[in-house]
Amino acid sequence: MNDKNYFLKKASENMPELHFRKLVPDIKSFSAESGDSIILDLGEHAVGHFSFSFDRLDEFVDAPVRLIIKFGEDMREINDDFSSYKGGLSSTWLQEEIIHLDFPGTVSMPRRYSCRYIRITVDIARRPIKLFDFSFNASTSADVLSLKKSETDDDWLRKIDMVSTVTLKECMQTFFEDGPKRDRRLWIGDLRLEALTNYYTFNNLQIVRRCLYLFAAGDTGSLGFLPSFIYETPYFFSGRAYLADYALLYVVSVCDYYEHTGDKDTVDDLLEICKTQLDNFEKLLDENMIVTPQDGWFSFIDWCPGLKSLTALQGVYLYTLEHFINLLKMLDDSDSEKYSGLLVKVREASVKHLYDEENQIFASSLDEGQTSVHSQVWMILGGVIGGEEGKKLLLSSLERKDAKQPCTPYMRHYVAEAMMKLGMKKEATEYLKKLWGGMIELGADTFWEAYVPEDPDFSPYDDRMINSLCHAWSCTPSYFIRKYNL
Ligand code: RAM
Repeated sequence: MNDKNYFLKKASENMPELHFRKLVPDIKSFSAESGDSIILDLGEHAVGHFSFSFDRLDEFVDAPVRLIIKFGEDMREINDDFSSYKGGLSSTWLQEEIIHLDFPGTVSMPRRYSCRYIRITVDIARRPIKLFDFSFNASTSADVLSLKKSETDDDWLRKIDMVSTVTLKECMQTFFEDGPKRDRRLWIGDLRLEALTNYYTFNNLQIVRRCLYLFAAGDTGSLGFLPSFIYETPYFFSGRAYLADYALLYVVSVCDYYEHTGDKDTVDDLLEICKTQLDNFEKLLDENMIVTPQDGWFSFIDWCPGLKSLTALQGVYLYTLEHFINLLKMLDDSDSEKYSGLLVKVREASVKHLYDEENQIFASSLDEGQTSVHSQVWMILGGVIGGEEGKKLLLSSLERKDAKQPCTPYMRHYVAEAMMKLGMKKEATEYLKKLWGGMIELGADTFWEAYVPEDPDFSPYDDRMINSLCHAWSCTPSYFIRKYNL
């Protein structure tokens, strides 16, 4: 069996079981004529299938009835006019159907939706009709009964923890999805954060193994990096993007997995791939040991418009090396020395070539002189700077008007992680309350893909309507709250 088939076999052996739950909305039945509409509220965010029954109210139904059924993750989405959508991603992600019903009976809608609210508009009905027996069959592979309550005594953190665990639960299906409404694929950056939070909440190890093996089965790109995303449905397929930071974070995900489980068999299967990711990255360093720019979409880091991300990427490399060396040491693998030597050299090179002594900040020609929170955070996480100096650097970059600021909870996770690394528990707690709590104040039942407090319409795709409002990479407050006993 070749590696790809072996990895796919392991992935299918680790298929998690889905748990189903029937949700019944607040409204039980609805009598309507053309033009009438109702909004059903499931009372919570859910991912699954919707069904209902339909009958005549008085006379025979003598012509098909046309309904428009819209699913919204929040009320804003329900009230959006999808016909005005102008974003870059396909509008077919917007959850709205026009359906024709020929005869009375039960209608089970075949597609899966991600929503809390459902608006049904009776577009055309020649005679009054009745809709009833609304039901939503919700699925997740998270075992909610196994979830322990967080021990925090802070009400606000308790609420944030609850919304985080719901976000994660909704993204846990037969693999970790990045968003159950839009994308429904798995990206490495999301996998890393979902898996991390999962260890402290549902602790479903099968799903983590499945995802690690699925990526291992992927086709590598021209630089030898793993695909940044994969699909599992309707069959396994490798995504055609090869982001260097995501390839590195795959390695970190394997390290996290071992640290949490001690499962040597799985890690043995994946170890060569991890080494290859790091070795391929090393080939991209110049004679000064600094990463060189590459063509195409090469480094992600965040959705911040105009971000120059190579310094941050260099930090991700160092962060990965450090995690990987720890793993190799635990495994008694002699390659740990080779990578340790590299770590020291690349750290030194990063101070020398990327730090602006005069202004005491990481801003260099590598990123065309741009200042960003991202560069500072990843240099801290990469161990290039720390202590009081690191704290000062981080806090001042978060305040600086001319510095690029994070736009996603994904990048903010790493801001909070940097704070924890620097021993800034209090600041990290305030940061979680402000940046994730801010979404709750705006009515979030689950955490969003992108959130910029000063710009509620921010979208990486030029239209807020397509943003995912339940997004995997946003679930990590539970990790912080539970791991650090906040
Ligand atoms: C988007 C999604 C996903 C992320 C990638 C880079 O498509 O938000 O979660 O990992 O971007």
